[in-house]
Amino acid sequence: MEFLHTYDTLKLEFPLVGPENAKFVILGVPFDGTTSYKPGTRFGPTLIRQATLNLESYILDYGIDIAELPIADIGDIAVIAGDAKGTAKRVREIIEELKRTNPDAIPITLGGEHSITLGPVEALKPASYVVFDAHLDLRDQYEDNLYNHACVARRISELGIREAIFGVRSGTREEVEYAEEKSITWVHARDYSFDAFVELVKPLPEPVYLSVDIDVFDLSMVPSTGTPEAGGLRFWEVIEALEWLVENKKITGFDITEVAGTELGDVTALTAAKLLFYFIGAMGRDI
Ligand SMILES: [Mn+2]
Repeated sequence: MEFLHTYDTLKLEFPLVGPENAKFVILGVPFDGTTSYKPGTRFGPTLIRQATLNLESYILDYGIDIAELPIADIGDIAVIAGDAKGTAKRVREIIEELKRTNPDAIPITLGGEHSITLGPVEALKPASYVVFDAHLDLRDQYEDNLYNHACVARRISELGIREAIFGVRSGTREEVEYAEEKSITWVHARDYSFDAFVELVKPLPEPVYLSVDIDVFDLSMVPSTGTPEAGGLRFWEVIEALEWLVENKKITGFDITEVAGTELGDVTALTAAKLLFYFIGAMGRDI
């Protein structure tokens, strides 16, 4: 199966299957067109794949080897430099094509800045959007661009999709007011707990799309990210929430965005790679 606008890259090292036979389909979106502080998200997909080479595919606490699961890696999307809207459209078209051929596939999108999440969300049309992010991303526009990374949750809410945002410690008064007006629930990083997560996510309609902006984690774990913020979540807090979601809700797609490293061994990419393996492992327990 060939996709328009994709090209080969370094792939995950374990045995892969074609996208038509896969449960999990990885695609990279190396886009950093609207990054406002620290550039480098264009290297995110490659750095995350490189970081996976350091990890055992056996997930110790699950007793499951993800290398035995049907995983495809369709490479990276040829992004349109500086065009977040156009790039998200390409992502959407590729995921739509994938779902036509393999309706059971779970797309896993590796960013790239957070603006690219609009692509898989438009393709998959989830009922709810659950996101871990240091930022609300509810701005109407940023730097005159409706498709800036700081606006992605706003664009998604405009599609009529329910939202819950966790680990937040940055936003504007306007964003808070918009969230209030649209009943978008969010939990500040200081107030985050597993119980708070379950309480807000439990009533959300299915299927759910899960997005992790890597900047949700404590800064020490993710120093290379587009808009770093001190005071984030611990690794296992996010994994426990992810496990609850996998066990209790139908998940239609997943992404990891805003990894902005520049060299092999990047700490942020290592955090993202471990998160990727846990997502696949947690989902794989059901297969
Ligand atoms: Mn963010």
